[in-house]
Formats: sequence, C-alpha cells, structure tokens
Amino acid sequence: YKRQHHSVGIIGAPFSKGQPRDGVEGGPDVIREAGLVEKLKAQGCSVKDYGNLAFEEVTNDEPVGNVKRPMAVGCANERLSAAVRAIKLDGHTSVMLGGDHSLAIGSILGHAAAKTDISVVWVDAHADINTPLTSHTGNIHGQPVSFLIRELQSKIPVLPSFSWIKPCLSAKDIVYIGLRDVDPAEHYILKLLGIKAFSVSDVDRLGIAKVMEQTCDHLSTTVKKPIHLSYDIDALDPSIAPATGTPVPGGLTYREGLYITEHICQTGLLSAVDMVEVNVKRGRTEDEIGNTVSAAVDLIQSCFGKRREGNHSADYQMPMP
Ligand code: 4U7
Ligand code: MN
Ligand code: MN
Ligand code: MN
Repeated sequence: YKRQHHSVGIIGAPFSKGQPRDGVEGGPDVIREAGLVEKLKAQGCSVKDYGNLAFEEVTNDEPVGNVKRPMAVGCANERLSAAVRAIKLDGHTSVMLGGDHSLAIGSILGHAAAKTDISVVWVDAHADINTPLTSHTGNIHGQPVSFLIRELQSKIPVLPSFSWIKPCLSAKDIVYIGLRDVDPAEHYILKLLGIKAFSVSDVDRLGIAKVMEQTCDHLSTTVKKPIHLSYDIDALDPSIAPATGTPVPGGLTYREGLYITEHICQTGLLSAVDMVEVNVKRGRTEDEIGNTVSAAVDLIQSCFGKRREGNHSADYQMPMP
C-alpha cells in the first residue's frame, strides 16, 4: 500500500427536481457543515471548494409523457457537467455533493468529457436505469444511467434540454453494488445488456471483499480506466442512513459501505465521486439526520485515504523521552 497525495475539488449541486421530495437540495451545505473540508485537509488532502452551483428557476416545465421536470433536470445537469469537467481539467479528483441522483448525468458526462474513457461504480439500493418510457414514477433520479449507456440509446425518446447529452459508457463499464429495489424493466435491462450487478444478496453470499475484488476485475479487463464512484446514501441500511428520500430495508452495513470506499481508494484510480440523496428533511430526529450526514462524510474521507486500521504521515516522528 502506497500513500497517495489527494487533490480534491468539491462542487455542491443543491438540486432536487429529479424527484418530488424537498430537502435533498440541502445536502451540499449540511455535508460541508459537518466539517468535510477541514476533515479532508486534516488527513493530508489539498482541497479546493468550488462552492455551490446556482440553478435557474425553470418555468413551464411540463412533463413529457411520464417524465417530470425534464427542462430543470436537463439544464442543471448541463451546468454541472461543465463544472465537473473544469475540476478534472484543473487536476483534482472531483467530489460532487448532491442533490438527487439525477445529477449523476452531468457529473459523469463532465468527468467523461475531461477523461474520455471512464468506468463507473454505482453504489445504490436502486439501479436508476429506467428509461423515460419504462419509469412508473417519472422521477429522473430513477433514470440517469439510461441516458449514459450507449447500448440503450435507441430506447431513449427525445427530451427538451437533453439534446446536449452524448452517452459515454458501454454496458461493460459500469458495476452496481447494493441493489435491492429494482423495477421489472430495470431488471430486464440489466440482464439484456449483461451489466455486472452485485445485489445485497450477492454481498451476503460472497462477502464484500470478494464483491470488490470482482468489481475491480470486471472493470480492468484491458486498460485501467479512471473510476467514477456514484454513491447514493440509500445504499446503506436505513438504520445507519435514514435521512434519504427512498429508503429500502436490508441495506449495506456501515462496515460494508466503508469497505467499498477503502477498496476503491486503494486502486489509485478514483477520479470522481458523487455523494447524493442525503435529505435532512427525511430524518425524524436529530440523531437520524446526524447519523446520515456523518456516514456521508465518513465515506468521502475513506475515498481519500482514511483507513480504519489507522493512518500516519510519512514524516511522523516518535516523541523522544
Ligand atoms: B434513487 C424507482 F420506482 N425505481 O424509478 C423509480 F422504485 O436515486 C426508484 O436511487 C428510484 O434514489 C430511486 O422511481 C432513485 C421506483
Ligand atoms: Mn440512486
Ligand atoms: Mn437509491
Ligand atoms: Mn433516493
């Protein structure tokens, strides 16, 4: 294990219109208020906080078919993609604080625009691969992956303000971990395209260590591509991360959740992170809110080298008697 120096660029995306519940737009601020920047600096990272993006109010954002708020989501993501691209061109590992998971569209496309070939680890209770035509809710936070996968493009209808999107991933370039609430159409798509997916049932059978080994084997069959980690906090069990819009019982433990980030950090390939779906208004007590936010912070710290075995800097000097 080699200690790496991490240069982190943080971008806040206070956006909630990929889903119906308010509160998720507060994610970037509560995660910062929990001391994210200071904690990353204290563990030896250099950190540049790019602040929060400002999103315009979109009026007359009528549904297209079933799809809700297409203009707001398309415009917000176009803006986010430019911001993430710039952070990557500045030489940082990008950390996008959401906001709802529709933001992965812009975050991943911006990353791909700067790096050409990337792979994605999608940690989530949900597959978020509904197309606008298969979605029963119409919420775009359940659809982002469908816009990114090349093999699905013939199934994607035209949406206003989605015309800038050019799919940047092949089906073999994404791995899911933590699935336990997958819609029938999504399950069909995963099987049809042969997408690698570890449900919580696979985590039960294999253990998280084998899951991570197989995840990295799958993604690095030929060249080692930069990794985009898209972490939906609802991947974790609601007992540890209850303050989220779409909690699903039977999730990853705190230990499994952190094992994923520790392992991906160790690959040396982590190039961008999304931390999404933290919604303080969905917490019923201060404790529920605090636990969820600190889980998010812990996961991000772990992405950048904080290990549970402990850490020390290369120049550590023992005090002499
Ligand atoms: B999240 C859902 F139907 N599949 O499409 C949908 F169950 O970003 C949920 O992972 C999507 O939190 C959840 O609306 C989106 C539903
Ligand atoms: Mn999600
Ligand atoms: Mn989810
Ligand atoms: Mn959710």
